[in-house]
Amino acid sequence: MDAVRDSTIVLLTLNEIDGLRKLWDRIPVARFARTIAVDGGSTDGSREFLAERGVPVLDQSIRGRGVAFRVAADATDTDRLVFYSPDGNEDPADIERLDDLLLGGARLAIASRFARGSQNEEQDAIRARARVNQALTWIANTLFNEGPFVTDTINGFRALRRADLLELDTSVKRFPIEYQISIRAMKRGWPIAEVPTIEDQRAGGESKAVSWPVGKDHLKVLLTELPGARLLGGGR
Ligand SMILES: Nc1nc2c(ncn2[C@@H]2O[C@H](COP(=O)(O)OP(=O)(O)OP(=O)(O)O)[C@@H](O)[C@H]2O)c(=O)[nH]1
Ligand SMILES: [Mg+2]
Repeated sequence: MDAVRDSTIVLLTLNEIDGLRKLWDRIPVARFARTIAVDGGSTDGSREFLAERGVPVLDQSIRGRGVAFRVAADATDTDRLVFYSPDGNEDPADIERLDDLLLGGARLAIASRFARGSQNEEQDAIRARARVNQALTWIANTLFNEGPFVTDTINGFRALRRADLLELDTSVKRFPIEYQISIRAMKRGWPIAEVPTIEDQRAGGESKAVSWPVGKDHLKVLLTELPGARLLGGGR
């Protein structure tokens, strides 16, 4: 067997018991130095499910995925972090692929729902959310990216070095944490790599991403990150 990776799988949970039950056996915990969960206040048995399997469950003082990312960075000690949300959307087979991209030199690795060979959950539905995602991605690339086009700047399924996450000094509390990380990595000219991913349906439970407030929060991130945009004469 390969050496255990100097990397932590960070599970992000807020009432995801259905997904945990469905996916647990496919999460490659034995291959990673650690697996932890940051929990936003689950009351559906997610915390107990994880604790029974020896996974430390960390609390956050206030809700939000952005807060959870920082709790994870502060609490871990491995070189790398792979963020995995066990709600059914993300294919656990990509966890190691993301870590491999970091080992190959990337400083941000993203599971892309829009790269060639990938599949977005909304492939056959109205696709409105996918279009908004792609528009936000296009704007980020246009304003901030001097490297190869990044096809999914928003997906939460991603990996980076712990020290790099701390260096990015993120501030977003809720969903657009990923957008802020992508933009800040672009501004620094960090190599960003993607793996095409197949996004599945939610396993159960409820979505926490209400479209309009989340969309609005992404626009706020764009505005706060504008200083330094290459189109405005900024950049490296
Ligand atoms: N730790 C933590 N996790 C959260 C918080 N909010 C959401 N999550 C988790 O983040 C993941 C993504 O949230 P979702 O509600 O599925 O968001 P989404 O994937 O954009 O929306 P869907 O397509 O409806 O699944 C899930 O695993 C949630 O449980 C939070 O405040 N803290
Ligand atoms: Mg989801």
